[in-house]
Amino acid sequence: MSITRRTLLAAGTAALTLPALARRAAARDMPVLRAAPSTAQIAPAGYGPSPVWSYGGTVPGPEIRVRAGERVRRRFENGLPQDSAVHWHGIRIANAMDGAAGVTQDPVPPGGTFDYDFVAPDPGTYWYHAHARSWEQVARGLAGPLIVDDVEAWEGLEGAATAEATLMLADWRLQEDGALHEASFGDLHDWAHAGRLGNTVTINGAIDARLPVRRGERLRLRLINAATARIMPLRMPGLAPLLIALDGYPVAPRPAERILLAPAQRADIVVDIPAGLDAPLPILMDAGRDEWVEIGSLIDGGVTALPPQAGPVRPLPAGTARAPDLSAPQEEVLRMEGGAMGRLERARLGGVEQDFRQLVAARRVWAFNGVAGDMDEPAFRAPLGRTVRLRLVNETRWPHGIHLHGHHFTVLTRGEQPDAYQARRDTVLVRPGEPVEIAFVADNPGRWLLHCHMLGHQASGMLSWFEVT
Ligand SMILES: [Cu+2]
Repeated sequence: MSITRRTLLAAGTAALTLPALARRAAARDMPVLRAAPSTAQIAPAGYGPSPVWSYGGTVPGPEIRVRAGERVRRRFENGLPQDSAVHWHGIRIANAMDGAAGVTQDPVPPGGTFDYDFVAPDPGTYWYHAHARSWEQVARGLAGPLIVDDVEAWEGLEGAATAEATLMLADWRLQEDGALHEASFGDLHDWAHAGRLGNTVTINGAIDARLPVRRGERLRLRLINAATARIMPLRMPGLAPLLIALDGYPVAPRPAERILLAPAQRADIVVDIPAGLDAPLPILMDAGRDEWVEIGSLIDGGVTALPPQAGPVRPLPAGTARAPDLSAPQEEVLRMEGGAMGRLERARLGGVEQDFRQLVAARRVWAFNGVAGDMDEPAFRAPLGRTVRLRLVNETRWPHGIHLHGHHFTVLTRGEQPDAYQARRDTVLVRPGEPVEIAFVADNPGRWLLHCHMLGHQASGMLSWFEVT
């Protein structure tokens, strides 16, 4: 950005210093990310388009792509009828840019703007989504992919993928006319159970998506679960997927016949598309009780012009998050209580103990460590640079996807056994009666949210924060 003499003269006031001018000029150049009501063809052919809320007029929102170490700059414009903010999920971001409305920034009112400008330090598959009334705003469509490329281009390297595609999965609750079922937004019965489960799963906004692939190519698929509540077990029969990353962070390549994605989680897989492709290759999801349904398919898109990659899949370069120092960590516990068939007799809310009837009246049915979503006090504080070892204990009857903002953590144990992957993640699925231990270096200063990513659970008590000082 260069400031010319002409710009200076045009500004016409001595009160404007050069840095201020530079900032204003930079802000004018910011690409816009606008959230507003629009429509999308979600329901099958024969139904009209559904009214949605979207970024940039599309569902999902436009893919934002930078290289690792580069900045993401977007002027968020709020064209919605309610407050909003944009969270950049999984990015180890500067606190002021995290987009947690009411915690790291004021909510952006209707008609307002907020300039997001941050560095994306680690390559990988991330996403962005609304973080105000997210149980409604994400369910209405406010989410999009954020892809951070490796600095060294991976194309053409022996064993690397020769093509890639982003598959953003979403779960919609449609009524018979194809419109979103608005009457059940905020339904406390949903929130006390698994959350707002939909009846229509889409890939990149399309029902029964048909994704052209090229025969003979080694394809990297970036899978993102943008659902507000649905846990998605996935299979791709006819292919032999190799898992190469979870939540953006590399894992040693390993076969993954079944891929489990909790809400907000991502998985990068590599598949070799056969040279002969007689029929579409289905993408299957377990809709519950081992009932596998086809949610989309890979279809013949011709033959790749690139030479086939026959050797072993090349591992991704490691990310830059520091490994936790487990010699003397700060020990913390997050105990989850409540929900349907739970035993939440009382919890703190508004700084005082409340009984179950009072909590229900306040629309709080879950608690972390005996607190039903109060934000006065953090779950814990950690000094900058300290390793925190956090034990996640699920005393409810429901699985929860626990997300920490601003940090990636290592999953150490699951059900008291060493976790098979020891993966770096930002969201971890914690099943009832199966404690999970995670550890991370608290190296990103600020106040960070810690919540369940079943967004109805978050809104009804499963929300807290931690502070890195
Ligand atoms: Cu939950």
